[in-house]
Amino acid sequence: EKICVVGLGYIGLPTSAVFARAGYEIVGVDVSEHVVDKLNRGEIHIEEVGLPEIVKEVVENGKLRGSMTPEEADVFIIAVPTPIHEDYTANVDYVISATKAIAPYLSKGNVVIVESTIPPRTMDDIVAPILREQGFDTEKDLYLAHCPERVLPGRILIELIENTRIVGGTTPEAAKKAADVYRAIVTGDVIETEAVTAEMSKLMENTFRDVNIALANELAKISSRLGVDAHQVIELANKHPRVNIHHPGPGVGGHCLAVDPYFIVEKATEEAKLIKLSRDINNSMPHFVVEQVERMTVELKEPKIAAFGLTYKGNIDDVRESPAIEIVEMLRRNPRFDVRVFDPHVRDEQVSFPVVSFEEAIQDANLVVVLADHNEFKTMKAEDFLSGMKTPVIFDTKNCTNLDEEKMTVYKIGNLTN
Ligand code: SAJ
Repeated sequence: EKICVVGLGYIGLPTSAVFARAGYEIVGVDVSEHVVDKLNRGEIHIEEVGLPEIVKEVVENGKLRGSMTPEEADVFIIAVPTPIHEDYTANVDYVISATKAIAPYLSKGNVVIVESTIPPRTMDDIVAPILREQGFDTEKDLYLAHCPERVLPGRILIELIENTRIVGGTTPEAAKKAADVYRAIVTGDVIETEAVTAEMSKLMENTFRDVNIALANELAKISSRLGVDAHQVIELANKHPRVNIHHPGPGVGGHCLAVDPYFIVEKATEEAKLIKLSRDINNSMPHFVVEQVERMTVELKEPKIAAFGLTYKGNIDDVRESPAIEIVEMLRRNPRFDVRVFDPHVRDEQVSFPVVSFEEAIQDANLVVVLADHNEFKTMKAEDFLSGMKTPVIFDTKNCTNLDEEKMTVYKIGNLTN
């Protein structure tokens, strides 16, 4: 069987690699020449645990190759981004252009799967009509399904195989055909349902997490008002068998949690009140962090600040919608601050300011602000900072460091008093 995967990003590339490893012939399509060339050399343009090795292997054995144009195949998988417009409505342009791009290569009996996250009803109201315009009877000629990706960056290769998959068909036959595609590589359950139910389930998973993080972030703010340690409160409350308060932090980033809930708000604005408010609370966190930094340094004339971590979470290289970037930019805009940035996972060209070494970042610094929970930060010792910093003070917004608090002042996001 041959599969044509459109979009070679964080989802399309690992998906291609996993199917190729299982013996399928895969052509991976991307609009970026750089991405395609790199792939054809057996290399990848993103960071994901275990992926470089697999891609190298399947490109070398000829099972996976990159191309800038789609080709005829048995199965088509669309895994392109769905960004958000400035007015917080979904931008499904890439899904539309990918659907149009594969149309000339489709033939009767093909399975067409959209993995991209999409607003409810997109399969029925947008994707199917495009293919009908191209002369296909989408109920009979093609098997059209939405199979949302649900993998966690950093664990993609494990979760691609082990997670339960939801396959929403535009007809029951489409659901079955598409589900069979995944059954070949997935060890978890593969559940068949309707397209709109799959669309909505995916959005609610990320919304569930976003709303819960908002609750934790609100607790962090309440705690600093009341002089309580939010982390202790969470630890104790979570001893209850049915309570699971999430972790407060500098905000919610990434291309999923910070975006997907808006796809629901867009379609049901009147009703989606809690969902919208949670987005607002999480979006307010960068500002809250900057305010705390100002408070901590109020007595210094020109505080030197070292920001640690730019990615939207730990141990990845993804800076999309990262609250850390927003915080660094806000700090840099304040003329009082001298800001240096360190992130062992981020290269200079990914951001609009310089990323320096650990030593350079902490040299004469008054404050280190930790904004991502990279493993490298979890193992740092107070001694690493003592000789370089002017005043050994750290503000750990991710509650991830394990520093000796006798040697260094350690502030956390939920234990600062006003
Ligand atoms: N975060 C917190 N506190 C927490 C947990 C997370 O502040 O207690 C923050 C993280 O730092 C990060 C953001 O939330 O900025 C999102 O991180 P995440 O690890 O929750 O999720 P993502 O965005 O990397 O991946 C999510 C996953 N969804 C769920 O766990 C429900 C993943 O399974 C999805 O496949 C992915 O979205 C997606 O592509 O939709």
